[in-house]
Amino acid sequence: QTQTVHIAKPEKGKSLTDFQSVYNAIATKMKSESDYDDGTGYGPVLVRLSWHSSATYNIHDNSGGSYGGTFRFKKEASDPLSKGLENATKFLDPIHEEFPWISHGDLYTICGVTAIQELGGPKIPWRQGRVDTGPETVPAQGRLPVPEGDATYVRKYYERFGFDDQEVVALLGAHILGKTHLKNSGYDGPWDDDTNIFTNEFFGNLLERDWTLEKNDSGRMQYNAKGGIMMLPTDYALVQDPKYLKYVQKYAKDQDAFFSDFRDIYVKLLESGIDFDESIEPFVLKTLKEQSE
Ligand code: HIF
Repeated sequence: QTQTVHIAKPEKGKSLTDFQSVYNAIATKMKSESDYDDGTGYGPVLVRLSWHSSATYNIHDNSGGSYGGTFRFKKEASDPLSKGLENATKFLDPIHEEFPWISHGDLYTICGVTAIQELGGPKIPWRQGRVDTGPETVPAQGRLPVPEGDATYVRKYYERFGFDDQEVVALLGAHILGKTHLKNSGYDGPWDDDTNIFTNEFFGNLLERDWTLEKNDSGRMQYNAKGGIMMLPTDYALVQDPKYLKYVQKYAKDQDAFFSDFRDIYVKLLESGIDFDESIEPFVLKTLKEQSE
């Protein structure tokens, strides 16, 4: 089987300061457009974009992943499972105009790092060097997960990335951010009362709320709890499987453990399939708040 090779090449002549400027432009625009999606703001949809642009990865031939920035092509972005992400790419268009030197892969990953950090999540060390590749490198559709799956499906799905049970549970904690939309996915509602604060509450909600499996207005089955919050079947799978449940319990009790494990798996997701030379050091970008202190 042929292996795709993705060697990171840093943006020429750019340093930490330049990437901090990109971060700041995204963070500032997030703040000034905080009305988006009934006051949720753009943070969650930017995180979802960073995930979907990495979610095409296949460890068996090293194809897909965030390297080539191929989400910019219609062939990839038009996947029905990515509906709603046009809001994220449109948000980023003027940022790319302001910083035309940044590759799409770097932009589509640094935006997720920016959003997680600005919404109170862990600091995510991020490395530059993704290089735009052509339309011929867009993987065929069918690599995104469906929300209907059970634990067996989720475990099998993330084998394609080489992620183990602990990593999958930590990663899924990002579903504390944002919401599902009938018009996009056919699911309905947020995962928490707060849609734009990154905490370990996803796990607390899974364990503590009374969940009922119900049919929504699109005819899809989802888990609902009082107060209008929801879980997808793939989220609820984490409490149905004893091997997953163990980590759900751990992260519900220990936000520091969640933050640290989430950081590691999110970096792994964003860097899947990319060879970074030792000379490319991880940047720890500062939040707007840290810079104003
Ligand atoms: Fe999501 N995800 N995700 N997801 N996702 C949705 C929304 C968000 C899955 C399905 C959905 C991850 C894994 C999986 C975010 C981030 C991450 C929606 C709703 C669906 C259906 C879209 C809409 O209707 O607008 C499935 C099946 C996954 C694998 C099991 C990641 C771990 C949690 C990798 C991840 O980081 C974010 C953020 C959103 C909210 C977007 C918004 O617009 O508010």
